Amino acid sequence: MMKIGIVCYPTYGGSGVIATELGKGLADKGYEIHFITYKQPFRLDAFHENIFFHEVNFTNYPLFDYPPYETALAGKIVDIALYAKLDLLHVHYAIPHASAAYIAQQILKTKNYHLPFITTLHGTDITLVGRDETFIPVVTFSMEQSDGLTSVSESLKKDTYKNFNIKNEIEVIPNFIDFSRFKKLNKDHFRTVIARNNEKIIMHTSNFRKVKRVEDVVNMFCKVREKIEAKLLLVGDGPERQNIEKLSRQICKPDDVHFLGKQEAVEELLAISDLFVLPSETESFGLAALEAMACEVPVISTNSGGLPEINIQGVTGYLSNVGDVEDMAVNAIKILSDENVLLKFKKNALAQAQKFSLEKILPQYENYYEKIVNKK
Ligand code: GMT
Repeated sequence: MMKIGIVCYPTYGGSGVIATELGKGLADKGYEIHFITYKQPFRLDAFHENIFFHEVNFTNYPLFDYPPYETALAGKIVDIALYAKLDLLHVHYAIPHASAAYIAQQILKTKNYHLPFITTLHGTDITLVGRDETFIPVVTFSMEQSDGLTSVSESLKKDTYKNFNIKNEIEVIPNFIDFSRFKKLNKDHFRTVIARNNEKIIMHTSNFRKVKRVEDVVNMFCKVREKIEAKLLLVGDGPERQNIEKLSRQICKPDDVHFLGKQEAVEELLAISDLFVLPSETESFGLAALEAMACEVPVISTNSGGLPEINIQGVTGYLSNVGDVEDMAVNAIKILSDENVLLKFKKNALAQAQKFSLEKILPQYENYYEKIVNKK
C-alpha cells in the first residue's frame, strides 16, 4: 500500500476538512498517511494506526517579522519523505503548499529520491488570493511543476485556465461527504430550546469573511421574517462577525438571531435546521452547503462558482444572483411556507448529496494517485 504525505491547513475551513477526511478514508483502506502541517488538523481527533501527524515547528528568530513557514514546511517534507519513504505527496490549497512541495522535491532529487506531488486547488488559492499580482508567478510555476493537478469543481477548473497561463491537465475530483457523520439526527429536544413555538430554523455557517456576504443572510432573514415565524442560527466566526452583529441588532428582533460562534458538531445544528443559506460572492464548491444537504436541509445560495454543480434550482433549493436578497427571500418563503414542499426539498437535498459520498469519490483519488505515481 502507498505511503502518502498530506499537507493542508489545519484550521476550520473546507480544504483542511477535505484533506483530513481524505486521509482518514485512505487510512481506513490501509494506506499509510502522514499529515504535515503546523497544527493538528481539527478533525484529526482520534488515534488511527495508519495515520501519523508531523508538526512543522521552528523557533522564530527576532530578525523575522514574517516567520518563514514555507521554508520550514519544505524542510519537514524532505525529512518525512526520507524517513517514512513516502511514495507521493498530496498538497491541499496551492499557497504556499505547492511551492514548498516543489522545493522539497528538488532537494530530494539531489539525494536521488523522487517524490511526485499532486496539488489540489480549492478556491481562493485561484479565484482571490492567487490572483494577487504578487502571487501569480509562484502559483503559476508551482502548478506547472505539479505532477498532478486537481480541482474540486468544473467551475474552479475553468477559472484556473482563465486566470493562469498553464497547460497542465486538471482533473476534477469533487468534494465529498462522510455519511457516517453527516446524516439527519434526531435532536428534537434541542430544537424546542431554539424554536419554542415551532418556528422554522434558518442556518448559515462560514468563517465570516467578506466573500461569504453574511450581511445578505441577515437582510434576507428580515424579509422572510415578515411572512414566516423563524429563527436564524449564525455559526462560525471571523473578521466580519462584529459588523454582522451590529447589523442584526439594528434590523432584527434580539431573540430571533443566535450567534453560536465556532461549533464542532455542525451536524447537530443542521439536524434542527429547515433551510441553509450560502450567499457567497465566490464559492468554488461550497462544502458547507453539501453538508447541509446530507443532513436533509435545502439550500438557498448564489449561482456563483461551483454552487450550481451541487445545488439544483427548484430541486434541492434555489440559486440567485450575488446580492439579490429579495429573490433569496422569495425562494426561502416558497420552501418554508408549505410543509409538503419543504419535505420534498429535504428528500431531494439528501438524494443529491448522496452523489458525493466518500465511497463514490475516494476511488477517484486512488485511481489518480496510481496514474501519477506510475507516470514516467
Ligand atoms: O479558499 C478558501 O476560501 C478557503 C477554502 C477552505 O480552506 O475552506 O475554501 C474553498 O475550499 C472549500 C473546499 O474545497 C470549498 O468548499 C469552498 O467553496 C472554497 N471557498 C471558496 O471558494 C470561497
